[in-house]
Amino acid sequence: MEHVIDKTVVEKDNAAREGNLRRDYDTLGEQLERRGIKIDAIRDKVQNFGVAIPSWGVGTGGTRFARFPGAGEPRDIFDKIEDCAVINELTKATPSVSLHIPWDKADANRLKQAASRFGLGFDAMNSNTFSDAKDQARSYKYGSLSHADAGTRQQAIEHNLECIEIGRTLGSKALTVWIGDGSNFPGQVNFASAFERYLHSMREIYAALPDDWRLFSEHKMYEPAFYSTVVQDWGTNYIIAKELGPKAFCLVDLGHHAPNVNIEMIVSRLIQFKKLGGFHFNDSKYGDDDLDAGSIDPYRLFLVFNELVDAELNHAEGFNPAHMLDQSHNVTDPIESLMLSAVEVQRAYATALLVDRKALEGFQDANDALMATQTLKAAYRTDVEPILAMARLKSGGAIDPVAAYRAAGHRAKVAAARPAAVGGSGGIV
Ligand SMILES: [Mn+2]
Repeated sequence: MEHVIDKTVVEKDNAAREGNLRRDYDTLGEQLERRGIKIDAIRDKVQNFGVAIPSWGVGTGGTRFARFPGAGEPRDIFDKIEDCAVINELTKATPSVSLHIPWDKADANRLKQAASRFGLGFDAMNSNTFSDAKDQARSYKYGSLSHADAGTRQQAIEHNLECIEIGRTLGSKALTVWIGDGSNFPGQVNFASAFERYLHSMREIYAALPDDWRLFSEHKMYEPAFYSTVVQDWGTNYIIAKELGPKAFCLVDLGHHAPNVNIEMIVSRLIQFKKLGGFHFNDSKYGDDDLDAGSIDPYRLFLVFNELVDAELNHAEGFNPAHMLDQSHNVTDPIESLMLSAVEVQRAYATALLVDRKALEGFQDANDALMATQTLKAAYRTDVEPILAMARLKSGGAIDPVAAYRAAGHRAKVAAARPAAVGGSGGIV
């Protein structure tokens, strides 16, 4: 397997940190032992936990106001795959890439080869009917899968079928559909008719799914449509998954909810009714901000994982959520942000594994609200960094991914090889 980052740089950086890490790991191991937790078991689970990188995340994002390109931005999907390889080499937490069509369109066999050189696989395929591709016959300005015009809907359906075909060659097992369809003015569309047209289109896409594939529908409350959105919330999303059939599931993007919505509760409901498909992890303060996972509200991320771990430990039927990051990096090096975000997702998982669930159940049954919430806090307050770092070290990654990345001078190297991008695609989905 090929490496982008010089192994000797990583080994040198690890060597300087390993002694302290082992001491910290042993100390934490003793503390957890007193709580009846085996630290190695948690580390093993973290080692096996992966989160996919979206191909569009490795480029610098932007806002509706401007985009400020960074140095050495990927010029095409092959550069993007190389950047994804860097993230996985150093974190060992991101074994797969999620492609976006048409942005990443290229010969499927070449794509497969490029990824397998670095030992990467492909996660869910993402279709795009929220912007017009070059030379496209009909515009999506007024919608796609729910468009009033049958020809435009058919074009959008065929685009999704093409995504499935490309994904089959790549070894992907899921299609994620997010549409920008909606309205900006009251009265602009008939809610029921638009949703009926959407369902009709989605049934055709669902019918083309291979047997071992899943279809994820992603809801979003607003933007780009600002008055109404066809797939606006988890309730509508659940109806879609239920209407389509057993291979259809709901995808939860953490930024796509109304402010203050209890997302962990939505997650619980979707698990209970076997319709949780997966996640787009990111963080937000005001809206769909696409900030780095865990950067604003790490406790919420922990509470989401508290539900996921509960389902995992209870062997909830049909529970197999896909994990992916979906962020836009406007002021940081995207590779650094994505590495730290993948680690944040692992951190939420590891801390959720530390919850004393037997004690929690006892407090819940005894109506001891204070001790119940303290049980969650006790797990959340535990600094699991030594577990995460040890998992990386054991998998051949970097104890400190950002330090190793900077020591290797990767960004400066690719900046010399990749001329500055002109324009480029957006990063906000
Ligand atoms: Mn998303």
